[in-house]
Amino acid sequence: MERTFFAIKPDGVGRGLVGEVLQRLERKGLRLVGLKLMRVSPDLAQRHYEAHKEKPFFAGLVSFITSGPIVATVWEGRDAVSVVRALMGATDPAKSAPGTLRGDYGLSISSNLVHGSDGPEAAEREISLFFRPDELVGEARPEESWIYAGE
Ligand code: 3AN
Repeated sequence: MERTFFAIKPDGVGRGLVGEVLQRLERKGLRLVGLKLMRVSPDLAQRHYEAHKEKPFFAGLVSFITSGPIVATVWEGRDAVSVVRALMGATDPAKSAPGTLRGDYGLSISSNLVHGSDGPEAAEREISLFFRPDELVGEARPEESWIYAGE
């Protein structure tokens, strides 16, 4: 089983979409193992977006993610990283497929609602940036015998 980091950004929290967004991941069958509402400090934002520090939009990225509360989460499941990326949709919401989170709820590339780790290594790094090990609860959902039936 794989784990991934997923966050609802300040626009998603501010637009009242927390419940809807979490419900999509939950209904897919992923197991919620970490959840917190928090403010991101400038230092944490810079470390989180380290890979983008040379990009022209880096300063905007940091100021946006620190502009209001976010919901930080960790999910576990089969191919959790790529499953969550597929549920999110393409980076630019104007080009995201309908049925994806960004495709259904947004138009702005800078305020694009959600963040999800883009690979297993990024997931490990991001989970440890946002959560202490004792904040994660990895208990199986009772229905997982159906979710993973036949494996
Ligand atoms: P994703 O969030 O889909 O993994 P990345 O990793 O390419 O996309 O970009 C990280 C974040 O940077 C995006 N979520 C978005 O908020 C912002 N971003 C990406 N490209 C642009 C852009 N051209 N202009 C403004 N912001 C951008």
